[in-house]
Amino acid sequence: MTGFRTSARASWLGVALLWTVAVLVPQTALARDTLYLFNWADYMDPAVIAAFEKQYDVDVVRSYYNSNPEMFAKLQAGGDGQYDVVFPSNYFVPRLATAGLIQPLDKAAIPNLAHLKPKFTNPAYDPGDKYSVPYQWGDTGIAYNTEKLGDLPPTWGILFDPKLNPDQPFAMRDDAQAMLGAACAYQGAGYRCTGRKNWTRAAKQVLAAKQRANFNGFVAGTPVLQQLARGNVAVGVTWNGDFAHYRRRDPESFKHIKFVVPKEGAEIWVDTMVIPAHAPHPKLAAKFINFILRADMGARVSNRNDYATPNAAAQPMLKADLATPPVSPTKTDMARLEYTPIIGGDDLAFVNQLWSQVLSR
Ligand code: N2P
Repeated sequence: MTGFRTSARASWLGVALLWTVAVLVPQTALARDTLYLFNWADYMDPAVIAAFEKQYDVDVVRSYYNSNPEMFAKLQAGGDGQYDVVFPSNYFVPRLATAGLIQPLDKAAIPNLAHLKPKFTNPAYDPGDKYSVPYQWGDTGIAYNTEKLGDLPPTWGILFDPKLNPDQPFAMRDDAQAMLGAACAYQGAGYRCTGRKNWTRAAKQVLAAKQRANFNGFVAGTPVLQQLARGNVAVGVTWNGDFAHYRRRDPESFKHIKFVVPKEGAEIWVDTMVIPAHAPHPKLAAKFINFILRADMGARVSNRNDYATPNAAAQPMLKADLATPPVSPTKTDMARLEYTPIIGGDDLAFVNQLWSQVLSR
């Protein structure tokens, strides 16, 4: 009798427990956690994502952008509550912080920060490494078709001088400050030019180029490489690592495409990892950032992307060609490279205003 009662009670308990689990515990608590990444197109090794999913028993969902302004607009339009990790370039980190779109990092949760090369820590764009962790670094130059244009000197004139390119379709970059910087450099004021006079003069240069019959649009550095490969454009502004990557994957289409760092001065950049202000999973985001900073994962990312790494621990595992140009710039090119200046407030509003005028004319 006692036995029957005990087992009857046990089975009632079991039913009650099942009911509790099914009804009271919300569905989401049973589902696997999901990390939402918002990254540049073509900028991650899928094997790294798979390894993270396996190690933390989570899913990773990825969305993509092609330029900093596009990423910023998405975060401003509610993306700061949708994504867990985003990859802005150096000069966009203070813009995101000022706009309240990113949150300070919990550094105790990211011990692998110790793997970074000292020269990539405490940068001017993020004093005290408050918001961002460096991911990859590279430079911006011009890729052009030597079969269609001949061998040209490394100058922004490939874009701006109609004598160097009278009739071949060309594209400019879709980033206001970076493109004005290029025009400023061409005009002799350097890539790091600031000030309304310089910017206004630069905007006129970009506008004059835009109004040429062979201008083919403002296109970001990754998609423009596809256009170059297909022959839709003969000139575009792009990034050293993406160029190396596309050429490695399709040497035939890139046989006559050359990448140059303009002699008048060009951009060096650091892309970073940040956590949006209202990220759904900030703790998992910190785990992800820490995972990317592992020596082996850092090396995998660079070996797949064909970009240099800020991660000192990853260095010994890098493939050899990352140490050669264009991924590691020559000394001459390095001396030409400068970071995009940090601007905000009225200056930033002025640049954006100039840019919309260029776009609308
Ligand atoms: C991604 C390249 C991003 C580099 N394919 C631009 N900072």
